[in-house]
Amino acid sequence: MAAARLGGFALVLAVAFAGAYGIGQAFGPVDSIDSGDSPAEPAAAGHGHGGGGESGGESGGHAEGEPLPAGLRVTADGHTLEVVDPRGFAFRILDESGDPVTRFTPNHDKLMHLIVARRDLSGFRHVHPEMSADGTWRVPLDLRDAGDYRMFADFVPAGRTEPVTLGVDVPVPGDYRPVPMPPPALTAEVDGYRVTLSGHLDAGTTSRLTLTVDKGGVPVTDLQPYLGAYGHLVALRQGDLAYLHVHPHDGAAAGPSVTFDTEVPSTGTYRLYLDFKHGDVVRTAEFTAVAEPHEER
Ligand SMILES: [Cu+2]
Repeated sequence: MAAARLGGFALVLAVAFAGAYGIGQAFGPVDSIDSGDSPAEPAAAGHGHGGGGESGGESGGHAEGEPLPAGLRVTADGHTLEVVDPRGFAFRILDESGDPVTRFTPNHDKLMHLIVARRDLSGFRHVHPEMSADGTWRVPLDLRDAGDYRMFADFVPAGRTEPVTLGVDVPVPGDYRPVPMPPPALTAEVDGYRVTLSGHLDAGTTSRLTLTVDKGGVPVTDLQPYLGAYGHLVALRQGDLAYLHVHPHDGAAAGPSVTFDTEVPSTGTYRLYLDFKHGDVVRTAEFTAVAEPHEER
């Protein structure tokens, strides 16, 4: 049953690539995968094969090998994200036996990356929790605005090389005032910095995006490395918050431009979050961008 649903999802993705604006159609199957994951978790059989990651399964639904977008599942690749304390965003990673995982491989200088955004794509945070001996990760996160938040745990299990990203919703109680998604724009302002986006998001293929930072009209040429790179780009898909974490193209300079090779899985609207470090402060510039069918470009 679950395998059939996985195949169905792959089919929907293929349709989306062909140019049907199938974002809404894609959601139903994604939800089905979330609820029907455990009976036929394909990763259980696929572990030994190099951790191909978020593959849509081995049931003939490979859809040209396109992976299932990360972050849509609370259980994937033999791991489960368990919220220990929703008020503190404390969590554990459990293995297939339900035991907490305490051994991880550092990835971009950290053992664990925690990304949090509210379901309306506001309130983005990218932080690095600390693990206690029992495998519980905690980080101070002062989220004052009520709403359902999506939290993503992005990590590399010990003995593997490919990251796993799991996602779960965490409620912050109170009076929820959703923020409309800002319209698409090619510039973003943060703390006196102006970041300009160039390039186009093409669905289902690699898109080269360049982000250029200036301050007071002067190009910034002394960006500081942050977690081993001059910039980190996270993209979340509007509607289901499918997750992409992108790192700069090789040979990146310290500014003013940082180039990313980005592969978004479908057409639709994405919120892009660029973390960059300058003057010893990490800031986030946010953009709304629309991914268009590759065929039409
Ligand atoms: Cu991180």
